[in-house]
Amino acid sequence: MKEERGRPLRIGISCYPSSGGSGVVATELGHQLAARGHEVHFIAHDVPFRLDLTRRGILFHPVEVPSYPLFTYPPYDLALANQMAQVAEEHDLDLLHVHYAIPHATAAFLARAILGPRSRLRVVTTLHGTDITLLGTHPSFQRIVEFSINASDAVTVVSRYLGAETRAAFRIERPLEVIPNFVDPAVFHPPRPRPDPELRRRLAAPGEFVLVHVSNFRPAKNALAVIEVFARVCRRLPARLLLVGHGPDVDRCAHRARTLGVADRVVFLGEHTDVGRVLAAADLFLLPSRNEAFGLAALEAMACGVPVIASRIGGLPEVVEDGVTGLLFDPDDTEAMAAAAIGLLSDPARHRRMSEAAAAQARERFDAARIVPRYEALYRRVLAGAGAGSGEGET
Ligand code: GMT
Repeated sequence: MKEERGRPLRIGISCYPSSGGSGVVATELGHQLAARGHEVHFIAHDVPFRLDLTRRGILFHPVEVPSYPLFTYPPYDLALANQMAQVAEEHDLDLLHVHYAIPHATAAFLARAILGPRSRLRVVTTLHGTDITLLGTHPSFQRIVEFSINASDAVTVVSRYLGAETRAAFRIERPLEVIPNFVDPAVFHPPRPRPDPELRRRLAAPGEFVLVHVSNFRPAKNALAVIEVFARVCRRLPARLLLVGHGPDVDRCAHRARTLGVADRVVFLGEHTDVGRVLAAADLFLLPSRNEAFGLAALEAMACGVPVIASRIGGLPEVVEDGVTGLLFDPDDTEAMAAAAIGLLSDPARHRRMSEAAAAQARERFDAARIVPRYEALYRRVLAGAGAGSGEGET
């Protein structure tokens, strides 16, 4: 891919700083942009989950919301817009790249309005999924989300699926450029040997296969199906399940594991910044989501050489190639997912082929070195007065 290098840019990034995929993508993008010589200013209520503030070119500006007895709902969105305008002015930002439409795209619009018509600040919005598929279409948000998308200078979506969903849900007046999520191969790569024997000794008993699921355990992740698939696998093979992340369904998963008699083989690891370490010990990754615009967790598993058993929904088929880098099923078909897991774990040659294909595709299609220049090219087009759409993959 031809590299477009120009003057270093000053970029503001706003995202949810929690462990969700949109915040992780925004954070990794900031790391990559800083490594490529840009100055990156994160503006959020907390330091994003994986953000490394010791890196050159990364700065953080907290958003503080004062409490006041009159505020039943503290107005974070206003404090964010205020801070965006402040940081943009003080650091002469070229653009704000906001991740997740609500409230970030709206706050960026307000920040630009505060700075006035002479400001050359540009706004790029990246839609991640639930901002469209879940929240965006709620009657309380529909019009402001539509407005904020149309008011951005450029809009990207993480999959073709999300582009189509956005167009179906709103009257979109601008191109939506598909820029898929990416992985840093320095962080997510297959261990040598794979799986890492030392980690494996620590995390599982000798002879056990290791299955992993990573999510925020919201109902959309269908984590109970993970437990059900795992229980079926355990009837045929010695296995252990490592669960990474935290969220509303964790207790129900623990309960289901007890009911199905596999609680002693299910390990809850909680939230982890170093998911790659856990994946280094894995044989299979399970992601039976009911709703997934991309499935960053599946991509991180693939990059570590872990085949993925997932649902054939949303953007997942754009990430996991069915039969090549993983296997896709109906999210309710735990029987078929379990049979596929047992089949794959019992066939080392096929497992190795799939593991190698997963790592190769992650490298070839989703390497940060391939994807990040697409954001840079978009920034430069936007700063030159053009928007999304003259690049690749417009929807
Ligand atoms: O999946 C979640 O609940 C978190 C959510 C988020 O916005 O943080 O993830 C969305 O963005 C990720 C990064 O682009 C995608 O990999 C996820 O597929 C997407 N989640 C959904 O669409 C449900």
